[in-house]
Amino acid sequence: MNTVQQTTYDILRSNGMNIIFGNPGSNELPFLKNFPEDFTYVLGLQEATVLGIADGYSQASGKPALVNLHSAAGTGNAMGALANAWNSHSPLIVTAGQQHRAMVSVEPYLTNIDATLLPRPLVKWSYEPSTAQEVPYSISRAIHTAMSEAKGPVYVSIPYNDWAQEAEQQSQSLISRKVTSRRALDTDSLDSIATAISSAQNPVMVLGSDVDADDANDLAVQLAEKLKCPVWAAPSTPRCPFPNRHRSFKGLLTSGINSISEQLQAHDLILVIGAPVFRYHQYEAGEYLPANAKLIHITCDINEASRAPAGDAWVADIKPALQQLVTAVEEKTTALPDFRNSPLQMGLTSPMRPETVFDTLNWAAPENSIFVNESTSTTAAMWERLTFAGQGSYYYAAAGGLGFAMPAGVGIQMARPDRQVFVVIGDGSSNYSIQALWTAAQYSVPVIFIVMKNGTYGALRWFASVLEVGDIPAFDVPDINFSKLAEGYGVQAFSAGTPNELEQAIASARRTGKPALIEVETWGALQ
Ligand code: TPP
Repeated sequence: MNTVQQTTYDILRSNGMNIIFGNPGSNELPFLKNFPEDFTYVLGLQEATVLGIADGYSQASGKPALVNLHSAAGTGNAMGALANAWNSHSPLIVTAGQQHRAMVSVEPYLTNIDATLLPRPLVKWSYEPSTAQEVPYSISRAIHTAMSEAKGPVYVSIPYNDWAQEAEQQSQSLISRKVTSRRALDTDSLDSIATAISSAQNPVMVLGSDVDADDANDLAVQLAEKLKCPVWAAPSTPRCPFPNRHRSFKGLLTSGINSISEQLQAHDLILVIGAPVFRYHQYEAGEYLPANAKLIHITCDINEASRAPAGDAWVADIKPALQQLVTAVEEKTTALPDFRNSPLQMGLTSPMRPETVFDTLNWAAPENSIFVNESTSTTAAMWERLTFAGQGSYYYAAAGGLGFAMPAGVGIQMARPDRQVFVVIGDGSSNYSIQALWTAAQYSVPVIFIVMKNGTYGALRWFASVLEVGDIPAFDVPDINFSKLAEGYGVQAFSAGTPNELEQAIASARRTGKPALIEVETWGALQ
């Protein structure tokens, strides 16, 4: 007879989840006893880092990822990262060890009190099995819940004495269980959307991260080429849904109500696919949509559909819906205009402008590189200057929670050893999950971190001007030596002050095949 622990590992194995991302404590040790040889444990030194690595891995591999945290304190440390995972629809199965069942009600040390409430509202499902025999059922349910659209994190709290118990014989059937959920548009919906598109004079597409997550960027290109229309990336999109050098690509939409309406002013039909309507940031009074514009929203997430302030929404999975639309819409007979804007030419300054750093990086990076962004004030410049070519080329913190990029970069590089990952990160943001450097070094993950050192929280300075709050006492972050921090965690360090030095540093880092951090002093970006 198998134990609860053996059965759970069998379920994980059959779902392709042979990596456990964790930081253990006493409650979690029995789960790790006799750790199976075909599994890998990826240790992160703080739980925000653990969850961020798993998030990057899951997004880049398209697979569910198991996260093992230490009781309430470990879950608490991971909550900021969980906010990002929730917003990027990352299928993370987050588990936390609970105290021994015989003692939970008297609340001993390390009890996870009201465990199921703790991660809410950032999980799709949260559960603590009522018996040990229920553990395999709840892990199986957790995986299938996380992986059904809209995907997202789930949470299971497991008392530590459950693992050695005998599993129920019937629970063995969970190992081969499959749940399939694929939702296309029904015929009436498809007809009415295709008719609205065909009768529009001047449509525009706004695409979001779920296009990339559903492996549908090529279909988005086919649709844009049939409609001969411009394409925007949705405000603050955490993934790139469309090749940003394609002639249809206009850029990254801004994030204020009024500004978005102004940017979309010329259009009578706004087709939003795989994004919320919209992810606003600064409050700007105004109309949600331009006058006389109709909005059609296709999303895999019922919450995104129901909370949108305007337009009509259809809930369907992005890839099948795009496939249907590409087949259903008529091709416009006009030539495809070139909607691209050319970035400004930059003169060489010292320190370098962020724009110059990006131009150099774009030149020095291999063609199919992956960029993870947490250089907050330079996001617009990055979208203008770096090339995001194929599927899965760009990642960003979906909830705006800093501490995403360093660990996510490690997880993404683990999932995609065939592509070079660059984490481009501000000197402020670099401090939120810096322990990810240690995991990169210990597990030989050759990600390259480029720290944009402007000595300040640049994005907050910009926001302070938007909110008209003047100077505040918490803007600057001087005197941090990132090269020494990197070396302290076992990562080779470089610094670069010119395009040539940056190019050399990237080449040297890549030759070693090891992780590297390149510290680059910069000016603020042009706003
Ligand atoms: N804490 C978390 C967890 N997330 C946040 N978004 C913030 C604080 C607020 N915040 C947003 S941008 C920012 C801060 C503190 C500054 C980041 O500065 P830096 O990484 O140096 O990049 P820069 O803006 O200078 O490009």
